Amino acid sequence: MTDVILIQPGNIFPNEGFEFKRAGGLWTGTPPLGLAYMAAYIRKSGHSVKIIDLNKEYKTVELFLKFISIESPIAVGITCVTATAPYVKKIAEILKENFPKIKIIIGGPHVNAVKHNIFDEIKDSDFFVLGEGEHTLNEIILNIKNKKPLDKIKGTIYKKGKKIIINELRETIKNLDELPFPARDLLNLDYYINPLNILTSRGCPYGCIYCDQSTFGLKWRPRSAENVYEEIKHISENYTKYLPRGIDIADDSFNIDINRAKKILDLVYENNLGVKLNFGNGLRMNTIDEEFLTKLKRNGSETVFYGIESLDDDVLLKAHKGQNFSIIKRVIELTKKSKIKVGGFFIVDLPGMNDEKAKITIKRLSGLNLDYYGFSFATPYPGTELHRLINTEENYNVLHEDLSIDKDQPFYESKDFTKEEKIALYNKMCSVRNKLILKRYLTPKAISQKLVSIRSLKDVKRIWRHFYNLVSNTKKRYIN
Ligand code: B12
Ligand code: SF4
Repeated sequence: MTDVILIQPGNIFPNEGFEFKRAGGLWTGTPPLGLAYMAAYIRKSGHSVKIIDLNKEYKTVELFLKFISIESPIAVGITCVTATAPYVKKIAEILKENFPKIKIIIGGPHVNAVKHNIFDEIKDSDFFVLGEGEHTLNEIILNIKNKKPLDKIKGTIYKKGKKIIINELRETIKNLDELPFPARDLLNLDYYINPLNILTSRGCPYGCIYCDQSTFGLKWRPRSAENVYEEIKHISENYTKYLPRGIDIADDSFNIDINRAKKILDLVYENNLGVKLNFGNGLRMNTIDEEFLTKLKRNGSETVFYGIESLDDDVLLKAHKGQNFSIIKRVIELTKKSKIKVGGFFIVDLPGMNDEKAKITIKRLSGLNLDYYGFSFATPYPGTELHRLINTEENYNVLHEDLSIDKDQPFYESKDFTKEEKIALYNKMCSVRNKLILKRYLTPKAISQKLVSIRSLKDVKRIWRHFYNLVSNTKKRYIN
């Protein structure tokens, strides 16, 4: 028997028709840190706990129910983002129907985004937890075990019979150094493409209009560099097998305090941990300097990704991004100078965009020459200013509302920037990217490298196919 089972939802029960509908599936290549944090905390308090990932295991209802029946927990906790909400609803329904006595507890960004309206969406849950889960989950389990009242626990929305009780919020955790490190030993790290990830801070003060900050809030709470170093050291000693891929930083904003960021890199270097840190996101461009990038390179980082979002200063200002085109250009140049590859994420259609700005965007994009590009349409997640804006201001027209499906289509349009104009810009940006990549392949150095690598007719065919694809991609229409 296990006291608590924590669940990562996702591609649940594909045979029963609940396969995630998103193009390319749901990307779940990193371990669920939130669940691992809570597991470590409640385990330290004496409760037994297991974590399961329904993307990877118990993929039929029968197997899942058998597992729950064997473990016979007093509570099941499920984590929920907006994209997984329909699947969380299904898991909760199945659990309630088969095990009415097990308490169901749901938390995560989606709960924080929709708050007490969540019961309209997911009915079969006993508790919804707002904010950080460590202390709240622990108190719920303690109270269940000790038969204490369940209706006044801070940070919860509780269903007692037909009554819904919205309790006071719990204060955020002031000193994150006091938390035990995430319980990686309860995860099967073999499941993940990037098995190691770490969170060195919570919250972000920028409040970009498209970003949901309702879980951790607008106050940036860093862990000390020493505490982060201790966790990296612990990982390097206990998870050696996975180290070659490096450790992914899962922070919203790792470098709000650039000196703390440099200190972490120094501690890793000076103590010869030989661990590389990967930044798939989480680096603010406005605080980056050459010294930081030099330290990053010295520690083995090969590529960093920045949230560039837009190349227009008015649009960036309207999005509260806290960066402008000149910062973007400077940081890309500095990163390249430090011999680190640069990827950039762009949101094609933030408020303020129009056809005129689209032309400027294309011109500027052509001059950046990044190594990797990611383009997407702005997604109006509940809890964001963007969501409020497009649902209340007359200028906007909502095109589709199902946020669980990534249709690769704009979610809204305005008179200034119509659906067709947005799609045209998206396609044009892809085409610029492909031309830039092609140009890179056509330098004398790149051509001679390719020629030298030819060993057989198969190699010639492979290179020709690659080249042909690159050329045809420059003309391709990506979205219709
Ligand atoms: C790293 C990351 C990813 C990674 C890995 C996700 C993963 N599997 O863990 C990747 C790149 C795969 C990813 C993908 C996506 N992500 Co993402 N991601 C993040 C990021 C930056 C960190 C996640 C993390 O590890 N947090 C640290 C842990 C400790 O926090 P936590 O999980 O929220 O858990 C705490 C509380 O929420 C609460 N809690 C959580 N679950 C539960 C459950 C119970 C029972 C209880 C009691 C409490 C509780 O307690 C935890 C501990 O305090 C967050 C932003 C952020 N700061 O959290 C965005 C974030 C979660 N992602 C977001 C989005 C939109 C997505 C995508 C939909 C993007 C897309 N269009 O594809 C997908 C969804 C995929 C998925 N299945 O999750 C949004 C979610 C917004 C929303 N309302 O849903 C966030 C909040 C970013 C933002 N600010 O807008 N993401
Ligand atoms: S800086 Fe990044 S994490 Fe912070 S609010 Fe903006 S998008 Fe979100």
